[in-house]
Amino acid sequence: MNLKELSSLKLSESNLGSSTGSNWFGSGSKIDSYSPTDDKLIGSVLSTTREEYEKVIQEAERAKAIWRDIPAPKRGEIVRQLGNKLRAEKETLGKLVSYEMGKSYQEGLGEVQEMIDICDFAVGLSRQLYGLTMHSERPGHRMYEQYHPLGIVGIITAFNFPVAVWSWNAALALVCGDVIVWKPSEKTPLCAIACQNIIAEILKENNLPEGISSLVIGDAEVGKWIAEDERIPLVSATGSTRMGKQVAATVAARLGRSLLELGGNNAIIVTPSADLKMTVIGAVFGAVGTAGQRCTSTRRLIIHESIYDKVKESLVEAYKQIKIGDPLDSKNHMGPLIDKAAVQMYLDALKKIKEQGGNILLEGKVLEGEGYESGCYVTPVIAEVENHYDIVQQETFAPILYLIKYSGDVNNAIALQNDVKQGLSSAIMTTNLREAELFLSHNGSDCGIANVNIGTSGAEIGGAFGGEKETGGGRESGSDAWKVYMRRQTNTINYTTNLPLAQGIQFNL
Ligand code: UN1
Repeated sequence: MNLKELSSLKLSESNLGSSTGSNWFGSGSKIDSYSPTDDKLIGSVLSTTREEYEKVIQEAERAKAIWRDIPAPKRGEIVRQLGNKLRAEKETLGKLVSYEMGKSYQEGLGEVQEMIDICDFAVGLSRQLYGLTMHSERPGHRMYEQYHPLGIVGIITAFNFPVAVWSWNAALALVCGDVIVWKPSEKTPLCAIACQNIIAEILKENNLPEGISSLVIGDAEVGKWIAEDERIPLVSATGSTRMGKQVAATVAARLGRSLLELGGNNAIIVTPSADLKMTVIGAVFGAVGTAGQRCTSTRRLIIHESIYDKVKESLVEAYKQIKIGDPLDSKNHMGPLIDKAAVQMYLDALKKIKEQGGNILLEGKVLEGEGYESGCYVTPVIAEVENHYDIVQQETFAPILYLIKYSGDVNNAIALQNDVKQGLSSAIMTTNLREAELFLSHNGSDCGIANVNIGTSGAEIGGAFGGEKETGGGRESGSDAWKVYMRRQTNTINYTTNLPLAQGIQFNL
């Protein structure tokens, strides 16, 4: 793979540092982006300095006054153009995602499809930013609410969905009348530059200020500038719980608003009536897809003792079919981990599983030899554990699947599934209506996403995406997630010649 194949994304060398005519600048320290697939240098990017950050925010401030004045359906038209350009670039951008991040090409395409879908959703939304009308308690008064743009929205994203998570935030924020400043993961800067080039071109074609969509590149320090910045009323951050706690505290200290989408520890409950074939497909894709690096990846299977051995054997069989290798080769199911640090975390987790009493059914190792030169390819692991082990309580971003046995009724399984600090995604495999409904009830799963007879990953953009507890409580993407990108205003209008006071108060002058 080389960048020439992706020339339409305009990632030429000259483009990777200084201003590209769009609102991002870099002259700071150099970030080299190596592909985890073959360890080759894809490109070097210069990070954004503090002075450049200031310039970017000032541009964004100027742009926000223009953008919020454009009617929402007209803003939707710009997002429609973004969706169309993404359709045209689906293969190239999907390839870049696959090459820079390491997920399979199919998943890279899937990620760009999510971007297209959220653009479509946002276009419709641009005519539906509804507020309610209320009946006033006072005669001759009208009361209603409106949603107004917030201003600048900061978007901090992780490496695992290097383009889609930006788009969930960007498409909604833009139709809501906000301008956006994006800090992508420094592990996938080229994906971010490609997206920035796409949107910058659309803004230019429409004679709109480039500050409507900006990019700042760098490490956690740049994230901190955004979190501290009083000019940024909303910070949407996706990543680890550790990062989220820092962002949340910093934003809260200035009473800003944050939207957090953090770690998961997602489980599938496998009940005695589960369809075994569906369970295996759902669990294997959930655990091994994206090499276990989705926040919705399946980490735990909570299996009833009566079918435990059968599920275990089927899984081990299925895992033997998994082909690991170059993610751009469609015969492979699983690509590499993002980098060597991730490989080390995987190895540390394996050690801890053993130390804490786990039984590893499929041993993990780092693959060597032809095609695996990057040192980032690992084998997927299945381990029998107990839910309370420290290592099981944590999210390890790697293809490690924990098997946990439950006995008695489904309440015991639900208790185990909820007994972790995270609360993102969950699922139950059952053909028993009572179990399914209990799982979805207030006594059931405590997660933001609860599924029946599908796995934990692969959420559609139409639903609100996010989770509870240490997952951070934020909701992105579909349903009414847009409301967090706007400020709500209640308006009361008196169309009489009297001034009656609310609550019947008399105030005679
Ligand atoms: C993430 O891992 O940050 O549900 C997002 C899914 C995808 C999104 C995952 N639609 O797996």
